[in-house]
Amino acid sequence: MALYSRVSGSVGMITLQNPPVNALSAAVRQGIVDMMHRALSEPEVKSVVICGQNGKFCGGADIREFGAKMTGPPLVPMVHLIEAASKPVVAAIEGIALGGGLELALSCHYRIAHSKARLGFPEVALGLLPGAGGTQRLPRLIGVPAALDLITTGRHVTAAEARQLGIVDEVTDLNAVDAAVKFAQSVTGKSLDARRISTYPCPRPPDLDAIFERAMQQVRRSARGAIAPGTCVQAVHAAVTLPYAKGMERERELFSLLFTSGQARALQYYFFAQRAVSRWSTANGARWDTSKPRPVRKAAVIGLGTMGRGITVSLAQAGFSVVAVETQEKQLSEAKQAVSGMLERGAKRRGVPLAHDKIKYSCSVQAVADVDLVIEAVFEDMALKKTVFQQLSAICKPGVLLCTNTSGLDIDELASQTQSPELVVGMHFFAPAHVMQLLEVVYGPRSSPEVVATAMQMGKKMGKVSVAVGNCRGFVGNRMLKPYLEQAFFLLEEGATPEQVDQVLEEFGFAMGVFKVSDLSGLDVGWKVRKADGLVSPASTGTSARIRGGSRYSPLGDLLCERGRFGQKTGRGWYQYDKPGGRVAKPDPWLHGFLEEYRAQHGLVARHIDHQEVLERCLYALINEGFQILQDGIAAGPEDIDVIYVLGYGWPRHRGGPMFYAGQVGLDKVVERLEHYQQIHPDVPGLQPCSLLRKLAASGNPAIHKWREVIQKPRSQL
Ligand code: 3H9
Repeated sequence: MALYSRVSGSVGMITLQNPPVNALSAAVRQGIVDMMHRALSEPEVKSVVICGQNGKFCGGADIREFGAKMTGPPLVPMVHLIEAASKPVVAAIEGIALGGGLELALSCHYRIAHSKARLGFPEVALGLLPGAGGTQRLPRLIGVPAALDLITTGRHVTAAEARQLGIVDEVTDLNAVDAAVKFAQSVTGKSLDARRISTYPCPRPPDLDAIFERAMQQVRRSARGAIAPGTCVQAVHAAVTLPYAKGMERERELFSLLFTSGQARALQYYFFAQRAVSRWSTANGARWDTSKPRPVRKAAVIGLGTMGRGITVSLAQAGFSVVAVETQEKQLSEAKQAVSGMLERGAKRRGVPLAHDKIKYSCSVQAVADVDLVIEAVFEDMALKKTVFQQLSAICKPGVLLCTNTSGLDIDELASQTQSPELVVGMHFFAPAHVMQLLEVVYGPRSSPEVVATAMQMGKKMGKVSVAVGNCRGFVGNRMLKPYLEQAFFLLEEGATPEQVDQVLEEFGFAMGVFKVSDLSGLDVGWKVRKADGLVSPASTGTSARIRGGSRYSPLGDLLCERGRFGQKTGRGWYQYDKPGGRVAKPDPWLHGFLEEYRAQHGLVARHIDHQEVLERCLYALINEGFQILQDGIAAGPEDIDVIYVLGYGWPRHRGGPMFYAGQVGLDKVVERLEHYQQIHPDVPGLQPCSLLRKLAASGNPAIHKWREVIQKPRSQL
């Protein structure tokens, strides 16, 4: 709702009240309309200030209301009422003015912002456009190029930048509401003719067509199939080419087009999913609201390879004191140099405080004796990691959290090397660790709730989105990747090419197809794991070369590695590159010939494989594994899996995540297609729908937020 009060005798103050961000719910909109009428009708009131409770102006339309039937006064007439007011209306912007919140501010005649406030139009990230006049007022106020930038990227600007752009009239370090009241008194009685943005002509730069062409190209490049950014460009175009009223009609049409699209639903689901993962729970009943994190001031990183360096940077930038350990002098000094460079680039590009003094380097593991938490990031080798954990358990002070950055090894086996297995968890960072937002916090059957809570909170402090997951091979992300990769390999055997498979996945919205990603991360990584698992048998010939443990196995990746084709690093992999380390993937005729020979050798006849089959086999096998993970209790809910896939594996955000996507396709359809492919390829693993998927499909494809009711009481896999 909105509260009304009178301050300094003549200023009517309207305070938005809807915690936590004063979103414009039906009650708030009704409150604003009622209080505006009241302020305008009271003769003693000469001017009006609009502000938000608890130091937050407004976070925009109430996203929680988007799924329900619209009630209360709509936003557009509300902003028109404010702009048309005969008394000056001043927005006092503290904290945030986002989306509809900024539209509300733009309808006011003046805007005073606190220096720490952030302003922006983030609607594009929700699959929408600013639909309460934002696309029509902002270009009139700050010009077309700047408005296009803010509206199509959704980026927040500081109060200082907003002042520079002309969005706000004054910035203050003092109390913004007091400043707005003073300001409102100073403009009492002044003409408002020049203060109503909707009456401004929209500036028409001479190179208008080129500006819009560039903006369209830019959004096409970065949107990867998302429709909102391009639609935002069209709405701003209407501001330049149409009179205000007609522009508003166009904005409304484009807004409803986006609002009713599946993409907006997916992005709004994702918005809440990303916040829901912080309310974690584990298979043995520990929960976020009953587990208290321990204080951590000093942390250590063991092993300063690529991952260890990124983790060190991330910890130091978050304000932790860090002891960085690498046992070889030469590697330590190389790491030191690399970390310094990363910190300097972070400071230059993102304004992150330089944190050199937070890090102490050492060649000795003994240096970690007084830290509160250790993150082990040595080479992915169980024997080595076990030794490190034994050492740490002996050296560290009692009660220290021992975390491993393994990407899939058994946390419980590592925990069993220590005197306090309850203090061990996985903190699985994604490369580059100082940039990627995702952190999988992996709890074992013995990890204490307090330790899980501490690792989750550490992640948050490091600016990550932490997701709690159970212990199993590959955890959530890498476990689901396996069937996805396997299907891609089988498709090559059956007649597809890497280019064809990648093109289908990129058209779906992945930044890179599976084979390009594989070339980027290095084919040797998976090869080592398969060798350790006893799957690689170079001497095998004939049928047995394609069978492991009774199921079909594709040795294609192993064969490429045997020929030294490790991907980008060697200049050859599934594609060819102009040099080792080259980045531009080009189709490789050698590989096509190799695939033909391989098929001939194994009696396989290449067939035409269409777009639908590539997509369904790769994605549905991955999704099926996701349901198996839910069934096993490794992830607490579908949101956890979706956040992991969007933030860690390049799943297109406008498709919500693999579990949300499955719900959109229809779980019965996913089951039906998996069964179809399973019938054709009975020996291919990953195509048999798991029982949870079948159960949900049979119970009428319930909405995703109802799945938890059907998921049986989870149990740990180990
Ligand atoms: C719009 O305005 C459309 C209009 O142009 C036109 C319409 C016709 N509504 O992120 P946090 C909740 S579209 C409802 O953890 P932070 C959030 O779910 C809207 N709820 O905190 C969470 O709840 P919980 C355009 C909202 O400090 C809690 O607030 N606006 C909304 O890290 C705390 O959120 C946006 O897109 C909302 N609008 O970040 C702004 N916003 O505690 C979206 C937040 O139960 N919001 N909540 O999990 C944000 O970007 C961030 O939440 C914000 C605070 C920066 C505000």
